[in-house]
Amino acid sequence: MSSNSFGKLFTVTTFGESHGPAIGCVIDGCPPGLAIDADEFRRDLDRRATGKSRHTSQRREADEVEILSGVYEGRTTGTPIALLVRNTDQRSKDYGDIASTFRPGHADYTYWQKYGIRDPRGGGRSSARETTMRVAAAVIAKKWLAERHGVRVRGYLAQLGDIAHEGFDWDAVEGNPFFWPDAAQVPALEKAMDALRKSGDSVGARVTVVADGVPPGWGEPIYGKLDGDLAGALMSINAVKGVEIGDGFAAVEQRGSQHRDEMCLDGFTSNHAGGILGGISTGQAVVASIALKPTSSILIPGRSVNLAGEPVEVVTKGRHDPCVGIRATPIAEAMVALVLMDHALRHRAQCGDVGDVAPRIP
Ligand code: EPS
Repeated sequence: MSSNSFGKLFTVTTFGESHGPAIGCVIDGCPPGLAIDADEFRRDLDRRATGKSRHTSQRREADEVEILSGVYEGRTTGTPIALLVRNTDQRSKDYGDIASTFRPGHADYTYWQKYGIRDPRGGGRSSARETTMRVAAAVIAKKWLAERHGVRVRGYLAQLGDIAHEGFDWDAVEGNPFFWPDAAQVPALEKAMDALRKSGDSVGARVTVVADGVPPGWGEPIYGKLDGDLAGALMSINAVKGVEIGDGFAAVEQRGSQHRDEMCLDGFTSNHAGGILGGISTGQAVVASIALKPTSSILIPGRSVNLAGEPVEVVTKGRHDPCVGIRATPIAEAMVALVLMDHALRHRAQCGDVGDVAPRIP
C-alpha cells in the first residue's frame, strides 16, 4: 500500500492496522536537540482516545507510546524518530459478519475494489485507530512550533449535527468531552448524543482549528500552497468530506468589499482569508474547518451485497463512535501542526536569509 507518508522536510509515515499487534510511525527530518519524553504524548493521546466518555467508542486502549529511535538522553538526535503503540483491546469477532460483505458508506468496498483483499478486523488500515500516530507525531511538531515560533494550534467542535455552538470561550473547550466552546450547551449535546446512541444511528460534525502565532511567509506557491497542503492533510483524516479555510464556502455569497481583510498599521481589521493569501501565511491566525460525515458503522439496517454477489442487509455491531467528530478535534489539530511544521522547515530552507520585511502588519 503506497501513500502512507506525507510532508517534504518533516515527513511522517504511519503503519499498522486497528486489530494488528501495533500501530506506529516514523518521523524523519525533525530538528535535533528538541527535548522530548514518552510522557509528553499522554495528554493529546488521551484527548483523542476512545472510551473517555459514553459518547464515543468503548474500546479501551492504553495508547502507551514507545520511542524506538531518534531520541537520546531525552533529546531528538536528528535521525528518524520511530514511535510504537501496541494494540491491546481488539475484539475481532465483532467483524465476523462484515468480513463477507460491505458496510454502505464505508471504505470496505473501495479497499476491496482496489486491492482485491482487505483486513476487515476493526476496519484495518481505514480505521480511526490510525489517527493515533498522527496525533503522536504532532506532539513533536506542536512542541517545536511553540518553542521556536510561539505557534499555538488548538481546535474545537463547532457543530454536532444540527447543533451549532452559540457562545465561544477557549477555556470551555477542554472542560467537556466534546471540545465544545460553550459550556451552557453541553447538557443539550449530552441529551442529543444519548438519544442518537439509543436510535442506533450516527451524525456528522464540524471541527475548527486555529493556529495562532504563525509568522508571515509560510507556504510555497504554486503547488505547495499552505492552504492546499492543509486541505490535503485535513482531507486525509477518515470521514472528512469537506475542508474550509477561513470563511470557506461562505465566500460564495460575499462581496469583495466584505471579504477582503483591510490592513491598518495596527493590524488587519478582519480575517476572512483564514490567515492565508496566495498560499502564504499572512501572520494572522490560520483558521481551517472540516466537515466529518456521520459514521457508517451503525445499527440501522442498510442494503448491501455480499462477496457471493447476493443482496444482503447489513447491521454493524461493535464499539463504534456515533459521532466520530467528537474525537476529531485533536486529530485535526495534529494535521494542521504537521503541515505547519513542514512549512516552517521549508520556509527556513529556501527563505531563511530573507528575514523580516517592512512593513509588517502586526
Ligand atoms: C473504529 C471502530 C472502533 C473504534 C476505533 C475506530 O474499533 P473497534 O471496533 O475495534 O472497537 O474503537 O477507534 C479506535 C480504536 C481508536 O483508537 O481511535 C473505526 O471503524 O474507525
